[in-house]
Amino acid sequence: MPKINFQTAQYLTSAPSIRECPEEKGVEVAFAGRSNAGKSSALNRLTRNGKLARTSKTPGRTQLINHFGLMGREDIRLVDLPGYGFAKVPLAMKKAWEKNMSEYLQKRQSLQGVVLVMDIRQPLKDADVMMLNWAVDAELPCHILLTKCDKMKRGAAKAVLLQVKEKLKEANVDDLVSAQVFSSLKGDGSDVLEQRISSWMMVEGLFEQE
Ligand SMILES: Nc1nc2c(ncn2[C@@H]2O[C@H](COP(=O)(O)OP(=O)(O)O)[C@@H](O)[C@H]2O)c(=O)[nH]1
Ligand SMILES: [Mg+2]
Repeated sequence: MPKINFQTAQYLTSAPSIRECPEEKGVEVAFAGRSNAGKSSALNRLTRNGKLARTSKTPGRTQLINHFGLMGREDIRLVDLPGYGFAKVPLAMKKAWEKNMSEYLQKRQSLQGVVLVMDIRQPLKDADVMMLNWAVDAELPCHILLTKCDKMKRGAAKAVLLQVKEKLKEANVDDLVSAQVFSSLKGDGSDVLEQRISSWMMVEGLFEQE
């Protein structure tokens, strides 16, 4: 079976809602996370493309679902979901986000798994847990990236990872949800992330037409 080459990521389209997303053909893996958690940086690290997803110091307000094709194909996709967790967002917008995300996670046929990006200094905030619950309800595998681990000592980062894993075990979701330490800045954990996403994308028949 061919390997997924993440460096081939190319922008496809931005959808304001799931109805405007590309056809539900093939496979996709979505990246989710609170604004400023480090989602864009993680996508850029994974694809070795510093300009793929925009990174910023000030949280953006875009609520678009961005799609990227891999290996010149439109049916193998990485998806950048809108960031969440703003304190000042109007309630109506929060509700709209909840509806959009829960629908996307529960109904999107091509979705194989979700990478949930969290700042290792602030893991498992309420909205993260909400995302996790939707994914688990849909029996969708999740991988938690505890990113910016370069901001902590190695031992402290390991301790956070163990705490998160313990919580997953307590909640009885450790069969579906995994976690790792990551740094977009230094590259720690890139191999593990690549392997996890690749294993989700390697569905039967995907490479047989060629
Ligand atoms: N030190 C460090 N900073 C990071 C890392 N990942 C992201 N950042 C910084 O955190 C801020 C938010 O990152 P961004 O990727 O735009 O977050 P997003 O809003 O989740 O897409 C930016 O200033 C990034 O440079 C990391 O692994 N290490
Ligand atoms: Mg971003």
